[in-house]
Amino acid sequence: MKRNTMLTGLMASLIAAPALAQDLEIVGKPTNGAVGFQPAATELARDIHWLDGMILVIITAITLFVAALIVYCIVRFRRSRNATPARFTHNTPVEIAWTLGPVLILVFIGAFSLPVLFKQQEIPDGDITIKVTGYQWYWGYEYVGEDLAYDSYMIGAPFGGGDNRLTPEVEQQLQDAGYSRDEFLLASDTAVVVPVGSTIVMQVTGADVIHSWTIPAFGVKQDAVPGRLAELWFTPEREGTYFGQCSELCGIYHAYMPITVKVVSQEAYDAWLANSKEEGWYTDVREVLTN
Ligand SMILES: [Cu+2]
Repeated sequence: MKRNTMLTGLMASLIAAPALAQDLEIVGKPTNGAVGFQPAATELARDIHWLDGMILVIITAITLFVAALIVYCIVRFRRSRNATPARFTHNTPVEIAWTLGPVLILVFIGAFSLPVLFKQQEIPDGDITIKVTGYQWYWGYEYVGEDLAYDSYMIGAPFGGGDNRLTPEVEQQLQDAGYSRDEFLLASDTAVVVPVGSTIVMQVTGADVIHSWTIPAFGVKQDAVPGRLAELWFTPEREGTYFGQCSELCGIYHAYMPITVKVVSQEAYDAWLANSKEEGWYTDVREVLTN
C-alpha cells in the first residue's frame, strides 16, 4: 500500500489547486507567548479545561495551607521560643482530620472528574465513523461505509518526499497545500475532513507498534494498539484546521507523523466526499470551499 500511496500522493500534489483565498483558521500550532491549553473546539475539551481550572483552585488552596502551617511551625516552635520540644507521638483528633480531609477532597474531585471521563468513554452513535490506523510513521484513514481511504504523511517527511528538514522545496509544498513555514512538522499532505456540528466516531488501531491519535483542541486522545479497535468521539463546534501529533513513542520518526483535521461546513464536506470518492483519493478540500 505504501508505494501505491506515494504515487497517488505525488499525483495529488501535482494536480493540487494553487493557494486559494478561502482558507480555514488554523488551530493548534505554537503561538508566541501563549500559556495554557489550545482553545476548546468541543464540549469534551471545554469540560477538561473547566476541570483543570477547578482542580487548580483546590491544589492552590492546599499548597497555601500547607505552606502556612510550615511557616507557623517555624516561627511558633523555633528554639528561642520553645527550648524544650513536646514529646507526644499521637493525637487522635489531628489524625482523624488529616485522614478524613484528603478523603473528602478526593471524593469531591471524583464527583466532577468521573462524569467528564464517562462522557469521553461512552461512545455515541456517530454521524460519521472513521477508522484510523497508525503506521510507522504515518496515519491511514478509512471512511467507514464510504468508498474512501487514504494515507496521511507529514509534509517534508521521508515517505512524503523529504528528510524532515525545512528545505525550500518543502516550504513550497507547504505553501501549495495552504500552510506556512510555521506549520512545518504539523501539516500533513492529506487531512481528516469532517463537517462542523456532526458527531464523529474515530476507530483507532495500530498496524505495527503502539501509536496514539490526538487532537488537543477536541480534548481527545487514544492509543492505537495493534490488534485492538478502540474508539473515541467528538463533535467539533467551529470550522478550522486542527493539529495534533502522534503521542505514543513509536520509533525513530515518531516526531514526524502529525495529525491534521479540517472541520468544514456540511456542504463543503458533502462536496469534498463526493469529489474524493470520484477521484478515488483524497482531494484538497480548498477546491470545494471556494465553489
Ligand atoms: Cu507514533
